[in-house]
Formats: sequence, structure tokens, C-alpha cells
Amino acid sequence: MIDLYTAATSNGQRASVMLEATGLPYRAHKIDLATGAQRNPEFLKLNPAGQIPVIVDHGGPGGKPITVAQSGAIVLYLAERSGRFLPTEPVQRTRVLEAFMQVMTDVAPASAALFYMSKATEPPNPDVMAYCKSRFLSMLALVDRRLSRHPWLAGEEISIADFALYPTVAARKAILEEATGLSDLRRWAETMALRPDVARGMAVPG
Ligand SMILES: N[C@@H](CCC(=O)N[C@@H](CS)C(=O)NCC(=O)O)C(=O)O
Repeated sequence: MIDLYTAATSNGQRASVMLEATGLPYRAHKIDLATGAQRNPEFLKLNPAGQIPVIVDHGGPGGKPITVAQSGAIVLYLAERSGRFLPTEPVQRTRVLEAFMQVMTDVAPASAALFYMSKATEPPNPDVMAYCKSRFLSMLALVDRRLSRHPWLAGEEISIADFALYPTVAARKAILEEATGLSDLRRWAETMALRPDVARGMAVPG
């Protein structure tokens, strides 16, 4: 059994979507970020950074419990744990990891920058916000180009890259709706949204 400590944010949903996709049994525990529950001593023992998501896999490697923070590390851990969505064949695996890293180190931070810059000043600086938005859109354009070549981010099969990206795209639905182009990304997002595992994962922690 896996315990998931999470909140309704794209980083949290990245973990719950992947848990649903792999079918591994888990229990979700809501961490109320608004009341500062992420800074409670009990939670800080799980993740000293005071951030969700965190998983505790009670049947980890060697049958021993393991605690994992960082949504990207959680996605990779669950892929290895389930043997799904991360190919073992070296070329395909490298392609999947390349797309996954694009999501985790380019797209997700550009989305986070939009969030943090919207909070940095009151009111938000319009020039800074315009810059962050255009940077995020340029990341999405690169993803769209990938999706114009094949149905999923890393090729013919759905992978960890797709599950990692979807919560970020869903969180930025308004930006996607007002953008021009990005037709393959829109097609992909609609397909992802219709998957029952993705829908269930996006609804966690409720
Ligand atoms: N790089 C981390 C980021 C985690 C993160 O930023 N978590 C946020 C919610 S989305 C959080 O817990 N914030 C609470 C805080 O910083 O007090 C990941 O991918 O898991």
C-alpha cells in the first residue's frame, strides 16, 4: 500500500494521476496548504522541504518502506515500481526520459513562474506577467511540435511524459484556450481528459 500526501495542485495531481494510471493501490491524504499543514512537524518528517506531493510506499525496495518527495521522482518511482509507462528498450527509454525532462524542467517551471510572479507584487506587474506567459506559450509550442509527429509526447505509446504534463496543461486551461495554434496539444489534452485514470487522478484529494 502507498500513502500519498497531496493537495489539489498540478504537482500533487502529477502523483495521483500516475498512481491511477499504474493501478497501484494507494490512500490519499489531503494536506491543507492554506492552513500551513505542510509545515506541521509530522509532515516535515516526511518532507523537510514542507512541500507536497509525498508518497510513502510501505512495500518499497527489499520490502522496506520508502518515502519519496518531488513529483517527478514520484512519477519515475511509480513507473519502475509498476513496470509501466517507461520502456526498458534503451532508445525508447531515452526518448521517453527526454520528453519527461522537457516537461519537468522546462514546461512545469515556466508554469510555476506564472504562479509566483502573479503573487510577487500587488497588483501583478503586467510586463512581467506578459513575459512569463509568452515564455510558457513558447514551451507549449515545443510540446505541440512533438505532438504533431506522433500521438503521444514520446512516440506511439503513452508514457510518464504524458502523465507528467497533463496536470500542468489542465491548470493553464485559460491560457491554452485564448492561444492561437497548438492544435495538436489541444487534441492531446482532450484525449487525456477523457481517460478515466486521468480523470480520477485529477480529482484527488477531493
Ligand atoms: N518541485 C516540487 C515542487 C513541489 C511544490 O511546489 N509543492 C507546492 C504545492 S504545488 C507546495 O507544497 N507548496 C507549499 C509551500 O511551499 O509552503 C515537485 O515537483 O514536487
